[in-house]
Amino acid sequence: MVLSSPSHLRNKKTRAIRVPIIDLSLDTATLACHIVSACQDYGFFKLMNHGVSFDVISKMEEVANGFFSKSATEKFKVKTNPPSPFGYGCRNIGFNGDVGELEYILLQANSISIDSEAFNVISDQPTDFSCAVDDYIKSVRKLTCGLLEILAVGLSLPDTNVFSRFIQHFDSDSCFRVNRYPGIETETNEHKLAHRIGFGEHSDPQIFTILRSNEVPGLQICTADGLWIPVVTEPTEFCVFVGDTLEVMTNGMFKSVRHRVMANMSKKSRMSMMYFAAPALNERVSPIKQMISTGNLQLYKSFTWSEYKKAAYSLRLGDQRIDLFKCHSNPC
Ligand code: GA4
Ligand code: GA4
Repeated sequence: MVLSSPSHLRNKKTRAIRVPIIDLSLDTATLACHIVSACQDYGFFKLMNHGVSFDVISKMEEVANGFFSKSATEKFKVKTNPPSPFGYGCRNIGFNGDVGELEYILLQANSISIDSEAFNVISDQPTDFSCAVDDYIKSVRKLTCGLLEILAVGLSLPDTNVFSRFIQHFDSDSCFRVNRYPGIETETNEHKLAHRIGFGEHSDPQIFTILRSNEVPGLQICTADGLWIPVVTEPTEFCVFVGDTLEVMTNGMFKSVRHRVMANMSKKSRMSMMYFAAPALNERVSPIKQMISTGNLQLYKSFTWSEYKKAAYSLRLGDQRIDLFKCHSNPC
């Protein structure tokens, strides 16, 4: 089931400048309604008054800045367990030749072990880095679970944990990533390089992504009619993205949002931190039964998160991975 966007939002001019911004201090019923509409119409919303302490956010930003300011040799010394794709990386996005001018940290973020100790090895303040990551992930995970529970309420699902239980699972395959896009230092950066600063168009494979960035812009989202909208945020706000897995679970009622980053306009570097909320590797994902009816046939096959992830990593960044799991005949 795909509902069209509210008529007052259909006007292209309006949509080009406005994206939904949701105030988490509103009452649950209003919130549930706004979140469902935003997930349906955009697969995306901005979040204010979310309750995550700014100290926790700025401490995370500070330790990440500290890490990125080290020399390349030092940064590449970082070894995480398990290794690749986790740890420190730069330029390459995935394993299939996608390139973007950025550097990143990618960590596992399940509820028992937050794998950031490796970064302490080269930190001046041992344990500073892992404590900051730990505090940040705990807060953002709690927020994510809250949002997913409100979402279940908004969809009138009898089990309000139907989405959040995946994230609460001790073996959840959630991960945490910090991206740093270099600023333009007019003389040193060749023009050729500058236009590649960014992250190419894609949707996130997981359930939900919670992003926070500094004040340097660059993020753009794609609307249902193919319009790219720049997203401007305050450093105190979060951005929330519907991922492919939530699209499947809602049987296509929500669409994962395609987005990209074009961060080639600022002298200052852009730093974004993403928490990707994912199921455990062996968890089975399928459209939830209340979202399937005679008028709404099952659109996606069921799969384990591990199968989906494998498919995601075997393709190029911009490929529509979800198509591999669409039903071509019904019943699925
Ligand atoms: C909530 C925040 C802002 O008031 C708003 C709202 C918008 C609207 O009223 O036009 C939305 C709502 C808000 C989120 C989901 C969609 C869009 C009504 C609605 C059902 C102006 C906004 O940007 O998003
Ligand atoms: C996009 C979202 C996350 O950054 C990420 C990315 C992952 C990676 O960089 O290792 C992927 C990309 C992301 C989607 C398609 C595959 C996997 C690179 C790539 C080509 C960590 C994720 O989970 O999927």
